[in-house]
Amino acid sequence: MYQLNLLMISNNWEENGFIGPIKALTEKEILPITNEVRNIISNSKDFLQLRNKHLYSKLIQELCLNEIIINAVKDLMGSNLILWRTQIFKVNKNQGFGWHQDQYRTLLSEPTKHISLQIALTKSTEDNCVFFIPGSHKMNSSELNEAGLYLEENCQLNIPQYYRSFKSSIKPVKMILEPGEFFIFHPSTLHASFDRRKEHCKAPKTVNQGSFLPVGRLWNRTVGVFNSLNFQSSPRLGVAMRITVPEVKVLPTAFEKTLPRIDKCVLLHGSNENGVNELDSWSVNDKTRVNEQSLIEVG
Ligand SMILES: O=C(O)CCC(=O)C(=O)O
Ligand SMILES: [Fe+2]
Repeated sequence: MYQLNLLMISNNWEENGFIGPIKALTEKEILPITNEVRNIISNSKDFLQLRNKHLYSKLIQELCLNEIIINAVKDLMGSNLILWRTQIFKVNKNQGFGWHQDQYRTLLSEPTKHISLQIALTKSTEDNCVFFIPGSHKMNSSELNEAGLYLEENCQLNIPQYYRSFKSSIKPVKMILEPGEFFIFHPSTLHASFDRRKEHCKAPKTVNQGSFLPVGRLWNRTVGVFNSLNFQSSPRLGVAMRITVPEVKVLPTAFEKTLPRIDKCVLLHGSNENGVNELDSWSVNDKTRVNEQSLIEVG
């Protein structure tokens, strides 16, 4: 049975704020799940429809309940675990996510009692992978600034987003995975799959804002031109799991985008002692019909 050893916990988790790659499934074992996910993607209209498919797909459930994954999370968070979200990621080269922390401040009563992980369904490569800033989970805002990392003032998402100044010399660590491998990370660890950089501007809310916007626009335009040239390699696919403990309330806002059916948390491991969340069953049968119906209604 797989267990994180103490060295891994102290070196990787405590020092760096992430652990991986860890092998959970062989390429042969992951293949039916990858095919299922490709099928889900082709029937989905947007990112939101790629959420919480563990509630509807037996294969994604089995992936989430994989013993190696559960044991690794148990070693870090204890044995009572709540899965409150899964997200399928389909990411093209040069189109990833900018720097952010998975601190769901508007979705969880205690955003730091949380763990994120992602299982690779396809190979991730040097030029299409998630990367981390080691030790960023322990840095306060002035230490982050010293490393050239600045909080984005007007975050569009409900998680803290950052940009990396051109002056920053910090070296992100690339997480290159084979299909069936996964990584786990602390909610305060800065990570990205697109190294978003711009000129640091001391007063981002004022008229000075104009001084860095053109750089961003230029970059977006360059990426746009690249993408339209159709030089894309095949996208990277992964399933992310968002896990907390029974005492943390997952707020209704976490599920408001899953209408018409309101998704709920499921018990991933152990007991729901002192639990504050209403739990869903793991049975897919009672949900499939509603889900199919909602897809039809959406379009
Ligand atoms: O896979 C990616 O590109 C982004 C992943 C991510 O941010 C996450 O799993 O929290
Ligand atoms: Fe993230």
